[in-house]
Amino acid sequence: MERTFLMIKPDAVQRGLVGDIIKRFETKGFTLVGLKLLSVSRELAEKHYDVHRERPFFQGLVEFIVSSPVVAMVWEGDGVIASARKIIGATNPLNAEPGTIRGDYGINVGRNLIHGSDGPETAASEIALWFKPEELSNWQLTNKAWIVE
Ligand code: IDP
Ligand code: MG
Repeated sequence: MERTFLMIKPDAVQRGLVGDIIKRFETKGFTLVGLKLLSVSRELAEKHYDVHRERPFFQGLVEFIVSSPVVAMVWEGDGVIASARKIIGATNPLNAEPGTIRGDYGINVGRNLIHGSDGPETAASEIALWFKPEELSNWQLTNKAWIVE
């Protein structure tokens, strides 16, 4: 079953948006299989954003991620990787459609509220980077037959 890694960033945690953000993935029909609040080490933040290491915003991005706790999550379901990216919206919140998380709550690319894996390979590597296998639960929604035929 497809899984993705999502991280509610420090700005959204500080602004009290954790519940609203989780609710969007829950009510969509996806299954939460891993969840934790943590203060991110510099090492973890740098590894997570390693692909952006040479970009001018890298240092500021790492400072932001370590500045206050984040909520790390793994969600499961058919098509969850691409669907979560749609629910999240465009990287720059000013370009994100209303109805998306970034479109509803953000105005700045450096404060865009949430991260979501962008494909199957990054999802697998990000889940392994952020979660130990025993921190993930394999379970089925009891109402699954009312969500997926
Ligand atoms: P994504 O989060 O939509 O996948 P990426 O291009 O992978 O976007 O960039 C990763 C993160 O880096 C963004 O979510 C944002 O926090 C930050 N970022 C990207 N571009 C900029 C920028 O131009 N200025 C400041 N931060 C940026
Ligand atoms: Mg990205």
